[in-house]
Amino acid sequence: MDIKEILKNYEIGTFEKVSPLGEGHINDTMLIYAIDKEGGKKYVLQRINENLFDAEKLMNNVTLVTDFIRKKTAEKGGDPDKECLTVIRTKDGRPFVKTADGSFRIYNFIDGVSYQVVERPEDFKRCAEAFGEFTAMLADFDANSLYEVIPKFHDTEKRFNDFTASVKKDACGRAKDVAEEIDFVLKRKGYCDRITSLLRTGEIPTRVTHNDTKLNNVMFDRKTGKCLAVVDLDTVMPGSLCYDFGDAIRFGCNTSTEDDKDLSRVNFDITLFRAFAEGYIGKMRESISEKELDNLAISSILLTYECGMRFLADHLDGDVYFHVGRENHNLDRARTQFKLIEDMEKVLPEMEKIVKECY
Ligand code: ADP
Ligand code: GN1
Ligand code: MG
Repeated sequence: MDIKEILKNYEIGTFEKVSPLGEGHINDTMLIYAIDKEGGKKYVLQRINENLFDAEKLMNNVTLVTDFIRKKTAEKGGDPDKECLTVIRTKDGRPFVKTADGSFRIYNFIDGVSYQVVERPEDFKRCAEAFGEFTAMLADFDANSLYEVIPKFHDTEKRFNDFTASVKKDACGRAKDVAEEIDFVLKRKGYCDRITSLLRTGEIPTRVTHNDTKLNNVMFDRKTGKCLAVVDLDTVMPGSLCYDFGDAIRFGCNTSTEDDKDLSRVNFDITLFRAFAEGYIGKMRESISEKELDNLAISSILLTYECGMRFLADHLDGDVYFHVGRENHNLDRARTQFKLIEDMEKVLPEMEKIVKECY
């Protein structure tokens, strides 16, 4: 990849060095150092994953959303350069560049840290507040201006159909070795329409949501511990806040990492569930409906189920969607999700009680 060739399109000074950044599963993310008249500066360079995304449509969405959030942040007296993901435009004002190596975009560098596992419950509460505030900020954003960049992203019924198609196709002959895991998914088909049916009937509202609310998609200030910014805005689209809540719980209430091979370390931490519910409901109290509240706890199981079946489907497909770093990586990820589901199924009434208490 010729980074100098990419950077020629930008007014960000002279390229110094590059290193990999973060643990995202989708795009190729790099930290770039460039030197201009004022000195050295950091930027984030990403190669857009064009297996999933139409770069043009994606960047239409991302620029609309980031510009909107910047404006709102400034109105509230915040500092958009530090607190908002911002698309750096090329010399001729474009949001990305296309080269022989792919499509690339540059973001401002948010000078903070992101976590793969919750270290302190208060961090997770702050993460919840950040995602809650993010959705609240987008309440008057025009959803019609956004492309549905990945159609039916959290439509669990569609995800289930995709999953069974992968099982049937068995592209790599792996199905025979994961019969138990496949069975785990098939037995729980009943979860699939929990939120989709409520959205269809209008019993819960469609909102502009983040849709990828992993803890590592929030940057924290190293010194104060406060949340600086929500990042990874590729999937901001119409959705349900139940998706955002459930997906955050899926990732953050795990006592270990998403891909731990040792399942004895993978447990659902209900204390962290309370911390997140407090933070999220605290920020959404004004606008959250009763029906949404009633479905927050079950959404945690639903989103873990959805993600687990996506990992398992990708394992069967030959690891074509999520970045993998080792053999059976997606299978290991699927197994952690299934362990968390078993844990949550045991304490669902308690989770529902916590939601009520937090409200
Ligand atoms: P992916 O879609 O592959 O998950 P992300 O956009 O989430 O890619 O980026 C991967 C990781 O890089 C994030 O989890 C975060 O830690 C880090 N990161 C992303 N954007 C920025 C940014 N603008 N400033 C600092 N770190 C960032
Ligand atoms: C991907 O991009 P990243 O790593 O933040 C995925 C999410 C999954 C998650 C599982 C666009 O998130 O949907 O929940 O992996 N993003 C996309 O860790 O598919
Ligand atoms: Mg990410």
